[in-house]
Amino acid sequence: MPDKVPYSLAGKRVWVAGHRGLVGSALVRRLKSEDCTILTASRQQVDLRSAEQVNFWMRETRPQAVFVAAARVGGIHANDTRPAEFIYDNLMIEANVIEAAHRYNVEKLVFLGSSCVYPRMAPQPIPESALLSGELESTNQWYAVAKIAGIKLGQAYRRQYGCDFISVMPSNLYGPGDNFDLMHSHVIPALIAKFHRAYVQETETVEVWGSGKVLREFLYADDAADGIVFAMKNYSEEEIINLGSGQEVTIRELAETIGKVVGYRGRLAFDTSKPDGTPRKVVDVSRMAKLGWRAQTSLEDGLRQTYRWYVENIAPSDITQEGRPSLVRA
Ligand code: GFB
Repeated sequence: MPDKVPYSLAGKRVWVAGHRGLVGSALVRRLKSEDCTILTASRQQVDLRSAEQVNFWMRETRPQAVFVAAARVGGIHANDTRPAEFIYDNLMIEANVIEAAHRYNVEKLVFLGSSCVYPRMAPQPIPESALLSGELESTNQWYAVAKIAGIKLGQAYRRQYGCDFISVMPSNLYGPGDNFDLMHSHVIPALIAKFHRAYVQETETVEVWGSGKVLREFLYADDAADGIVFAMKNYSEEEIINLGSGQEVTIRELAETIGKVVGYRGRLAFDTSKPDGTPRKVVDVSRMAKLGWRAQTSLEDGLRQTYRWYVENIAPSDITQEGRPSLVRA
């Protein structure tokens, strides 16, 4: 394969599939500083689970670069209780978009996986070579298997057709535009919503799922978008590449930091009937570092930005701020 990096986005038509999601919306923000035309399709325009609709969209719009940020996503409970949606929707989305990208000669495609594609007991920090070296974490195995299939699709199209398709594995993401549903979201938006409610209603405890002892690495969505654009421009290999912040905390530490950001002074109540999931999940980011990229946003700063966005956009009006000091601190 000829040398394909650096790949320039200048003057290109760039499709962000999944532009309303956490990473997709951050990608749109990031791409505004590139000299490219951003293409987006609403769910009403194109159901990505339909090959016919995806092919029609590709034929009409002819993107030259594609970010596959569309996915069925959710936290530990959603993954564990909606296995069919997590495996089927993700398999269909990635198969349709990758096949159409090949068919309509897309020059470059970045597929987004997740750190949960790695085995539950992978060495830490997790190197890319740990893929398929052991058993998956059971709570998110359906999502992980679908994402592994997406990685393999990209690799197969690269091998057989010479397509410049790459796959990036981000660690747990959070930021503005996330899903703040209490049952189905990831830990950060769920805890922000719970702490906010507890702060405003002055309740004594906040419920935190699991033991609080497991470790997670968190990457701010705008850092993730910057890293993904960087990878599109500078990386062109069959092997997957990790994207992380290196900022690892226990769930207890995370909850305490969110409490501080929100200004809540009550206690944490751990609900150990809820699953902990994988014990530790921090990715080895040395390959991205060698290429010259690293994350910029500290966890506390990222949490402050996310909380500000939540208060300004989501916080339900039935939870009033009356009588409480300003909720969003600088
Ligand atoms: O973010 P999360 O749902 O997903 O949970 P995973 C991380 C940890 O936070 C788990 C704990 O140990 C949860 O038990 N936790 C504490 C909570 N309180 C809460 C809460 O109120 N809500 C939630 N959701 N968690 C996901 C996968 O695993 O990782 C996805 O399920 C995806 O497929 C994502 O890959 C990156 O980190 O356990």
